[in-house]
Amino acid sequence: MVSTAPGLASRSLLAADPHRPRYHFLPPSNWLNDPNGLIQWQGQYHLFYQYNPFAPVWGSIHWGHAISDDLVHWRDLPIALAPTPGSVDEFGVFSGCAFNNDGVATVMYTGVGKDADGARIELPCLATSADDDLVRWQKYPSNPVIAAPPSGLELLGFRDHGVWKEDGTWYQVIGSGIRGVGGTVFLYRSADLVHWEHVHQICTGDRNQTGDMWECPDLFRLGDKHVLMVSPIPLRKTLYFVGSFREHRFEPQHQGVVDDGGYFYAPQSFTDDLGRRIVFGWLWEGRDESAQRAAGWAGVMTLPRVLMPRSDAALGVEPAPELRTLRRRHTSKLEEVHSAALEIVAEFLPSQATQYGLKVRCAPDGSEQTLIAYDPRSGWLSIDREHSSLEKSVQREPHGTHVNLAPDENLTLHIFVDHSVVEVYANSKACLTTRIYPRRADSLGVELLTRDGSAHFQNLDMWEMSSIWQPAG
Ligand code: DQQ
Repeated sequence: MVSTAPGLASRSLLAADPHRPRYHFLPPSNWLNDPNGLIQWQGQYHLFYQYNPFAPVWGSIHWGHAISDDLVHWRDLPIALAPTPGSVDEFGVFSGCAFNNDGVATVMYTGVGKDADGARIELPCLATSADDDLVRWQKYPSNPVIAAPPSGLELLGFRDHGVWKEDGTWYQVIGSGIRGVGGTVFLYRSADLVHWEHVHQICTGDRNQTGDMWECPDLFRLGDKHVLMVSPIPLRKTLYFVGSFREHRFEPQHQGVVDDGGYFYAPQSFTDDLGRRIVFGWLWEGRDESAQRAAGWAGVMTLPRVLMPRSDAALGVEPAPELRTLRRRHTSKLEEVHSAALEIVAEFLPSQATQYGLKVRCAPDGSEQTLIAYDPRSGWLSIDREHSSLEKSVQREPHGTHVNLAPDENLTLHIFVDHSVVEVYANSKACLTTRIYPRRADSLGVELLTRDGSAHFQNLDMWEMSSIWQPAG
């Protein structure tokens, strides 16, 4: 199937929007949510994504598709999967994964239908592509490949897939929740990808701690541990568990939040040809639906991030080094910066100040500014958006996370400012991503932030960043 939609023609039409990111992936127009089907195929990176081609709000979910040689610059391809009227996915092609079945590119996605009462039916479906660039996809004619969720449990959803092969057997995890109990992940196995046997639940949470239903489970090996990422309803954030995976049961040993900035959800990771575990997540908007409709677009991918094991069992994260190819004009002088598309690497010496950090997207008179502040006594890193925008209707609540440093450890803030997106990495230990919508065209400055004391840079490097689209858009 090759499907085009009205949205795919219009990337250049929105290029002048001051809030539209220039080096974060987003569709030509309209709505994006979860990354799907991430895979490196014949050397090229493929990013599929939950896409509504008809409006900048969630609905009519298709799989959009883009391709990249370098993980950074993307080219739009036609919509990969669309709902088929009268079929098991007529109400949506929900999230799923891509994998290599003996040389055949294959995806497992959630086909969404409705029962006689209008309730959603979510079932696993397969599709394959024989194209080198994975443009055309054929849905398996006998979809779904699992006829119904496990019986005897009152389930809250049965969707989103992770598939792998182990000792000649296929396995897949599916996200769910048991009413009154908590989020859970079902494990199935199969000899042929078409006939599946329910094995058990690899892990079940306590609804009071980790939510009612786990969307987008992603289970993978990292170093000598396994990591399980889940996006629990109703928490509106993504949790990770680092633990052991033995006899196909996951035992969590350490828990954290993948990105506590308030906008990150439904990530998916994959292993690329270099053996790196790379993750993308969905960033939603921080403004209301009428503003999204007026803009004509909503939803952005994070930058590609590389996940790393850490000795303290937390999940290490760094921006992919390929992003350096976007660096343009460099400076180390704060007063020389006037840009809405920046990369900043600021290494601070330990300080006695009660807070230190940087302010970004600053207006010359300070009427707009976004504060990225570290409190060395509590170890709290926060993003304060109280004055990010003179526009009153946008979200402005603060977000933060703990970044505990040794007494003599420098703080390195690696910050990516891209119009309405601010991604902050701290010492490869934590990540906070937020959305801001400055109204003034001259809110382009960067300033040092200190409270009750002074702060000193060990290093400060800033680059203007180029667009990932050719021509710029
Ligand atoms: N988004 C998809 C679902 C998934 C949710 C629907 C998470 O498959 O559970 O667009 O954002």
